[in-house]
Amino acid sequence: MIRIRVAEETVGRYYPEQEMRTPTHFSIGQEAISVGVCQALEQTDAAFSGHRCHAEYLAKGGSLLGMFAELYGRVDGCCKGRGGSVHLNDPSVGMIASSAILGEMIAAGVGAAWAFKMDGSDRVAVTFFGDGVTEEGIMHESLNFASVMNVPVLFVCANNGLSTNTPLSVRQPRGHQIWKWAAGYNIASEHVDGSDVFAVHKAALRAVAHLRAGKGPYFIEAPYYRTRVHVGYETDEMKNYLFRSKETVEAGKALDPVLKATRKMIADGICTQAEVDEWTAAMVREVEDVVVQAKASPFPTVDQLLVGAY
Ligand SMILES: Cc1ncc(C[n+]2csc(CCOP(=O)(O)OP(=O)(O)O)c2C)c(N)n1
Repeated sequence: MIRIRVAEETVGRYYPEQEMRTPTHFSIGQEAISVGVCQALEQTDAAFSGHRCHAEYLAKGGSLLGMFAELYGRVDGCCKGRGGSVHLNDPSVGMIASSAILGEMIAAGVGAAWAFKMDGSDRVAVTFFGDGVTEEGIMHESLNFASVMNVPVLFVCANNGLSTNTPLSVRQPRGHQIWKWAAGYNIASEHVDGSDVFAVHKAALRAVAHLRAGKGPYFIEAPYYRTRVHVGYETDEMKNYLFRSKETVEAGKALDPVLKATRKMIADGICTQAEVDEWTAAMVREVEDVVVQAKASPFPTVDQLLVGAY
């Protein structure tokens, strides 16, 4: 989680240089969901994500250079510099694909899980998405199909209560609960605190055991607080955005999953603050080094423009 946080904060520090010519959707605040779930997976399991994919890509073990070089549009990027921040993937560690076309990767996750089932493999697929996507037709088709075909897919809804800047309260029926509605498709479903990595991890372990036992799909809804603006490294304050009340912002900041996890570990005697500081400093050095490597990587040449583009 610290590595993901440091990586994104570093993106935020370098972004104003205007050398990363890609929109970026920050995962800050969401790390516990990505890490809690990916830590319950094997490398051979398949993960899919959407536009807000930095945390899932890194949590699944995606290469840091692959991410930074991609953001800089260079050939060492995971999409050879032609995908940008919303197309992070590293199939060597099971991070199969991410796409900003909302909902697309939900169907892809179901398809992968269906293939695993047909192959008689015990691999599972997980697909990460936001609350906004649950309003799309493809979500319902995917839940229905996954349930009918009993495929080993884990749906993870990282619910920040916002679709861009529009709150759930004006988008979904009053009292509507996403996880309960997923249960209506006869899918095992649960709701877990998305700012608590330990709780998310336990839920993910339950989910993966369920999937590997051939019991069909699983759905986790995990609420969290989106710390940054919808797209970009800035905070609401930096952009003078007033769509969230001061109280909401303050309450949200208190949910910081990295702080919550490290405070708990220190209180439980698992590590010390000095160790946390040491890990953080080591990760800052690692990421700074990767930025240098990414900037030194060449841009793709024009004759390569259409290679791998479909
Ligand atoms: C099919 C499609 N429709 C609309 C958009 C534009 N769009 C990009 S992100 C976004 C909001 C998504 O909200 P949510 O799913 O809750 O994810 P979050 O950004 O909150 O993580 C929208 C409407 C898109 N990329 N794709």
